[in-house]
Amino acid sequence: DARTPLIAGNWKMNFDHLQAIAFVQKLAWSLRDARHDFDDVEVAVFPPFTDLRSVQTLVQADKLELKYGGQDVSTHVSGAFTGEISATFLKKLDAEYVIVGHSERRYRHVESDETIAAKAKAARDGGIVPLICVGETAKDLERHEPSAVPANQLRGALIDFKPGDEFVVAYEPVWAIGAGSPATPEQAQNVASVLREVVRQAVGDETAAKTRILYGGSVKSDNIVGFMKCPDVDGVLVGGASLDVDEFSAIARYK
Ligand code: G2H
Repeated sequence: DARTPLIAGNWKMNFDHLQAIAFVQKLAWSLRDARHDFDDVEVAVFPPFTDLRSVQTLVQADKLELKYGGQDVSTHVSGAFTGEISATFLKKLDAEYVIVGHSERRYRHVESDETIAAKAKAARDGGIVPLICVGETAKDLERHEPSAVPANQLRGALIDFKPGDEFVVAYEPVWAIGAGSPATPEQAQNVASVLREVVRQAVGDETAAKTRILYGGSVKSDNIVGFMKCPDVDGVLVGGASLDVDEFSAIARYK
């Protein structure tokens, strides 16, 4: 399998920069003690913007193999866009990834598929790998097949992408987010396989075979193994459980 599993922790709006340093230090110790092989299972955290400089400093100083990224990105490079952060700024902080289209931004901040496509493109153009989130709500499920809405969202997000572009997809059923009740591995696999087909149509076979598709929504150390056994699930995006060092470390060491 050419796809290195990715364990991603989405902190959402938790941890200031001092808490971020303490957390990353403890996580690094925990994974070091366990002799974690980061080439075998990649681990990334997604702190708030205000923490990223501190995380970068710590990662550089201690030569950590931990990756990190932003939780959102502007569609613009620079200019009069109050409150926005560009991919260029994230790149300067050595961020590897950026989350785009998280359901909390789609629904609470009313981001459209067009906006999300522009953000994914801005990330790619700035040298940051976009982690594109898609997923259906409980209401969507009353009217559509489980994969219909996420597949549409992904098609929209990949409109400017071409063969060879690197991006990660996260399938996060909105009904499973922060709910304590995840999708079953079978549900995750069914949608992930449809999403891989969407990727194939957008960027071709070769890129689709390399593209990682994550599952997200109430992932914990006691349910991750089931998801990682799915042939089209290449990692997880973890919210709540990524805020506990021991728990997140255990998720990363699922093997
Ligand atoms: C989905 C997920 C992380 P949680 O939002 O992106 O959160 O693991 O808390 O369901």
